[in-house]
Amino acid sequence: MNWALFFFLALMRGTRIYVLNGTDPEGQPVRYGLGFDPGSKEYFSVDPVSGVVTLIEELDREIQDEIEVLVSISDGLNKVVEKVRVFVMDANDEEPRFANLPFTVDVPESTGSNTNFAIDRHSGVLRIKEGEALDYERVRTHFVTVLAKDGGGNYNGKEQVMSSTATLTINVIDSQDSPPSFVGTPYFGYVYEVSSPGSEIFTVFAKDGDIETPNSIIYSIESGADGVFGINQSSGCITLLTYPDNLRKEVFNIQVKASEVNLQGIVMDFAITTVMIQVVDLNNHSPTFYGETGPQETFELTMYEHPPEGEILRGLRITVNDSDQGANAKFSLRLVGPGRMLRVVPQTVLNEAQVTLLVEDPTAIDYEKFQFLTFKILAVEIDTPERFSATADLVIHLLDTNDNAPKFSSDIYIARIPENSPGGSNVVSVTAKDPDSGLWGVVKYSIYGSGSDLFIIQTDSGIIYTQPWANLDAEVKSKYNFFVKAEDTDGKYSIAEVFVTVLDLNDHPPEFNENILEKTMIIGAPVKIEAIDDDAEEPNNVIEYAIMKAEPDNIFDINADTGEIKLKPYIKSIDIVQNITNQKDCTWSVVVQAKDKGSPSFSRE
Ligand SMILES: *[C@@H]1O[C@H](CO)[C@@H](O)[C@H](O)[C@H]1NC(C)=O
Ligand SMILES: *[C@@H]1O[C@H](CO)[C@@H](O)[C@H](O)[C@H]1NC(C)=O
Ligand SMILES: *[C@@H]1O[C@H](CO)[C@@H](O)[C@H](O)[C@H]1NC(C)=O
Ligand SMILES: CC(=O)N[C@H]1CO[C@H](CO)[C@@H](O)[C@@H]1O
Repeated sequence: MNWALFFFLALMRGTRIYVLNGTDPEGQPVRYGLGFDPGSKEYFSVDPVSGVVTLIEELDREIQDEIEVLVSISDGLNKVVEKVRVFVMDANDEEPRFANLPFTVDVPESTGSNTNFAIDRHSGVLRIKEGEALDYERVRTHFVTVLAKDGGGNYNGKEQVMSSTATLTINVIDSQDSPPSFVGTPYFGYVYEVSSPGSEIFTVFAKDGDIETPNSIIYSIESGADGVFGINQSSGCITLLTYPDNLRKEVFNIQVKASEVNLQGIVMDFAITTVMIQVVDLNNHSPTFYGETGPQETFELTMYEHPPEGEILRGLRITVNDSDQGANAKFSLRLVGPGRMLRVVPQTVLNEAQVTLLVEDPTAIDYEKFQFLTFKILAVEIDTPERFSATADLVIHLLDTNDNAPKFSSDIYIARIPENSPGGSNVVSVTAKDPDSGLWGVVKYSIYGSGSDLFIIQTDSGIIYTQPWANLDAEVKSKYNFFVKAEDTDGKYSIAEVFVTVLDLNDHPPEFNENILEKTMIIGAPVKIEAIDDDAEEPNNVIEYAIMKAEPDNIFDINADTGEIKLKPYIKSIDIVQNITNQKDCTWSVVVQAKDKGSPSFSRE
């Protein structure tokens, strides 16, 4: 017997669902039968002759989708029994239903489009359309509504199509497509003076642009740290590796790299940023003067007076510095002291300088005026509000040089000495001073010149005397002049001029040429008599004439200055003359006195 038995049923009771068709090789009529496992529902019955199978119990695939039936065929002698499995086919009584709801699918961002998904109509495989891509950084979740529709079918005798929708939530998964980025830039860090090696200056922070599953970040310094800054590769903390004093710049621009490293330790991506680190100085130092061994406030120097202009004062080792930085370490140098003898350079200092002093006015640096000079060197900050300052004393001990010639108290000396003074008389005292010290200041005097013969000078004292044998006579020579020289031991000298006047004494009386003089007098004309005084000077030689006695009396007038004798005015004629004398010969006498105006006065008659 051949069998071809398949039941696909989802039908109502009474429905003819199948016809069994068996044959017997001998041509005997066959009979059909159906049997069920004990305890199981009998869904079908068969007509033994026609083989028509009828549904006797309603099938519900949703309850039992497979029924085991024992189908038998018999020719009266032999009976063949076959176990048949009947699959219950669904009737279209249910809409399509989605399995595994809710659908949530995680899709890596790099794989798909944001809008256009495509679904395979049959398999239900949802794909991202070609040419589209998902971007986690733009849209992290897509909601896609999927419609499921069955192919239609009979339900209670009616054709119906059932459908259902479901919304898929598609989560886009971040993938490694974004470089790391630094957070909170720009970065500024500061190094303070109190910082020390290891001080934390600034901590950078970068995070992976891929937020969901970020890689770890390692930090490194690309450039600009000059070896004085380091970075902790895991924390991003930039530290100082040295002392701030060793920093040679005020600003460092450090390039910091943040590299993204995956689990396998491979660098995926990186970013670079700049950290500007400023070395901040607190103005907590004032300028300080240093000598060779450390801070010093007094500097001393010994040097000769009158050093050449522009010369550097050697032997002074002065340094000045301000340990602050930048503007806080900028200060000026000034020299305060007598005159403008010295100059200090430099005048403006940044941080540190050698202090140099130059000679500005050599003549003012004079041992004879100052045996030592004191100055103050001032260092004052220029640009700080505090204006910190420092001073150093500079003491210069001067050494003398023979820079001076003796100098007379006057260029000329005028002396008067009475004539007839005895030999060795004091004439005049000259003085010359030489301010130099020691022998350079010792002065010796001498005189020379044509007029000096009658005089001598005391070498040490400068007192000028007349020679012991000299006899000064104003009537012979009343004026002498000569030179006096003052010389120091080194031969430096100077010269002055001495004028000596011999003073006239009234040592000569006036003398008439003749003691007795007879003169003929004409009425109206004067007669002059003259006396000479040999004294050299007025008033010793100034003569005054006077009439002492006349015979007859009261007839003459005399001019006291000139010695002119005239008749009195009333004697106008010879008659009057004769009337006075009564004598024919008319001889009259007069006694005239010549008297000098010297003191004491001499007179002659
Ligand atoms: C770097 O920083 C981490 C975290 O702060 C710390 O544990 C580690 O000791 C640091 N490394 C160095 C070398 O300082
Ligand atoms: C200042 O100068 C002195 C002398 O040269 C030196 O010893 C000292 O270290 C300097 N100080 C600074 C901060 O430069
Ligand atoms: C002369 O003297 C007499 C007497 O003394 C007098 O009278 C007379 O006038 C005089 N003659 C002249 C000219 O003065
Ligand atoms: C009733 C019925 O359909 N009988 C058929 C059984 O199978 C043979 C051979 O295949 C057919 O010839 C009969 O008509």
